[in-house]
Amino acid sequence: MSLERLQRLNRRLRSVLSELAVDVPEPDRWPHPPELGRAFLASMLTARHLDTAAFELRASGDGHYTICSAGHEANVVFGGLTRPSDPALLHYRSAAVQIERARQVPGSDPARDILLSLVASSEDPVSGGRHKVFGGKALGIIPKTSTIASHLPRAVGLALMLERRRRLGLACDSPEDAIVLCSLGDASVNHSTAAGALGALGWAVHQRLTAPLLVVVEDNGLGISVRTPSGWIEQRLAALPHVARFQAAGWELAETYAAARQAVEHCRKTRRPAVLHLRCFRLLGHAGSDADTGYRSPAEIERAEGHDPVLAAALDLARAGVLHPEEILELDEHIGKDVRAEAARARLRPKLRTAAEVASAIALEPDRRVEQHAERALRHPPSTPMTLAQGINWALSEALERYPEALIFGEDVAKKGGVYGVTKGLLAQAGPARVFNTLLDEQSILGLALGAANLDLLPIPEIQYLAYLHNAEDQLRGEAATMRFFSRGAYDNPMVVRIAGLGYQKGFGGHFHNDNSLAVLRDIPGIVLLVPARADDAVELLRTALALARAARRVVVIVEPIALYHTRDLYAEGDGAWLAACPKGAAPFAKGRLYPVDDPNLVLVTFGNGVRLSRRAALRLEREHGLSASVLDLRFLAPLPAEDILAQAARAGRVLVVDETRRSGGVSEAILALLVDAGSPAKLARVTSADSFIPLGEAAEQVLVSEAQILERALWLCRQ
Ligand SMILES: Cc1ncc(C[n+]2csc(CCOP(=O)(O)OP(=O)(O)O)c2C)c(N)n1
Ligand SMILES: [Mg+2]
Repeated sequence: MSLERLQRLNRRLRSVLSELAVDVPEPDRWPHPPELGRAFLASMLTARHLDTAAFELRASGDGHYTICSAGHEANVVFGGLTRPSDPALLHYRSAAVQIERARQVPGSDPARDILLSLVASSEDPVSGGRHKVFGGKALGIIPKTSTIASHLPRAVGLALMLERRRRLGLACDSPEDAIVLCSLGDASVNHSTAAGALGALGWAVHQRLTAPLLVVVEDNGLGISVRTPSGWIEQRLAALPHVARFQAAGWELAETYAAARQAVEHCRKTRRPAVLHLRCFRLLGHAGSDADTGYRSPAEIERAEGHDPVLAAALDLARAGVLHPEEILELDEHIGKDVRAEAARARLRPKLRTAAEVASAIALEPDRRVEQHAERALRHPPSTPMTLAQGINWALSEALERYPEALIFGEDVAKKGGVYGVTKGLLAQAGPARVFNTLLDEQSILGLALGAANLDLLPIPEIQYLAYLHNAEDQLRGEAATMRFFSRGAYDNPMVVRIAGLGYQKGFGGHFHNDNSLAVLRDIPGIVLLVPARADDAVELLRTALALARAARRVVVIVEPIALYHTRDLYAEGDGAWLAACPKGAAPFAKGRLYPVDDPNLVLVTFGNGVRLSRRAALRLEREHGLSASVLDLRFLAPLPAEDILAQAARAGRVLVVDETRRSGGVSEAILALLVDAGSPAKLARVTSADSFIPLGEAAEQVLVSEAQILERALWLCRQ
């Protein structure tokens, strides 16, 4: 049905133009440079023919994506008005923008690239056949996911960080008048992600921070079948006091160009944000499978077709004397033929064939570059042993010294030094351009990190508590982690996210401050998850994390056990045995730390708070029961130190997993599965926390794994 509609629109364009007689040109219909008009029309026609090709490829079983640009093609003007040095995050109806921008990049072939993407060919230069995305490093178009509005926090982050490298005196490719371009649909404006990002933008601009961001709202009045209430977008955008407003009718190319030029100039000159409300009509269903006749009347569809921007632009340019109708017909025919020929070629191009090929952009392996990076000269370590918090603080201070592009930010991290004092003194060390408080919004904190990372800064954002990651999780899962995947590693967003978390806090309780579930982080492909237990672990792991971010361009998450931040003792009060000296090196990739014993009866495999509990239990096993237990601190929870686990299991013959996360979905499941998969003959058991949230007060002990449970289960295992 959509294909027929597209064909009908093209027939109409051709018949109207073939009957058009231009006696006296009307230059007012295109008061802009004629070559621009010609270029824009060619890009719009290309976008339209690509829509047709998308449906034809779908019909032949070769294509996999039919969300079209039809009706939105006036957005072409942004491709001409912005440059590849203006980072762009585009709505999925932006073929014309990509095509037009590609004119600025010699050698690019946007139609071919888009077609390769439609057939999911491994030769698609953007995603390598992993998704249909607009993008391209040379074009300055950062691919975005299908999650509507999820690109806005990154866009705001980019705008806020665009000038930071220059401000820090670092080499900066970005011209001084660069801006960020971001577009989205009208229904997407209502998403809380968009609302949050626009709120953060206002918060920053209110404080006179520069944020040259142009947000284009392509308002076709529909979100699939749901109507946007009349006047709502105007009202909604008017409620953004810090953002200049522009608007245009998207079926009038000359008007759209004029408004867009003003908006772009506003952002370039004032370094402040603008929003452009681009009204338009969706000419087809939402996507191939959506029959819009079920919710749109024939009259409404006819009205939409009466606002076809391609036909309107062709008529205006012809009437203005920029192009003869005959020339437009030739252009259309020529472009149509080229696109069809290119589509026929694209059908035959190779696809991703193996799981390894699919995952190659996110595969995690030991990387010599990382090791070399982490090994580089380190500054003189402190002489006294440190707590975990002191260790992290020291490692962060070292990072600020070593990486001039490193930024530390989050709620309360600056003057206060974080809720637990972990970032104390860092503001004084590096200044407010590098260590700063953000607004209270985890989504914006991660968005800022994403934008900073795209600008080759090294963001080290802090999330105040693990429980408060969850409302912002998509920025890690959907944005940060997928970036390499959807761009074949061409785009990435290296960062080290620090999150205070896990249970056992004495005197400060409740689930939200003692969140002990890591499942949500462990299952994100390509993310590295680290948990330090002592100061020396923290220093080594942070060095490795930063090297992974810098040299292997990875997203690394470090969950810091709050309950161990200030712990000094291990076995007895005053023994100071949990303090640790500053180590020299970095943590080897996916390797645990072994607390060995000679001839172990069993190995306790654990991490975080479990390390301390296990070491205490091990001492009692030895003293009270004559059993020797080694303790393996995993340190890497994604990927798991598989070799170490298997080696220690083989050595001891018995494995007790001590897992402070929950019984269901917890880390223990993965460790036991790993041992079973590998055919380990070792006897296996686990102790975990309960399938519960953590309550306030002493009742917390009822659901958290305890030393007594470890002891009991270890004795049971040793009897097997
Ligand atoms: C977070 C999220 N929820 C739901 C969807 C499914 N979805 C895809 S597009 C869309 C409608 C978007 O409408 P609008 O923003 O107006 O853009 P348009 O398609 O009209 O251009 C929906 C609900 C999604 N992609 N992301
Ligand atoms: Mg819409």
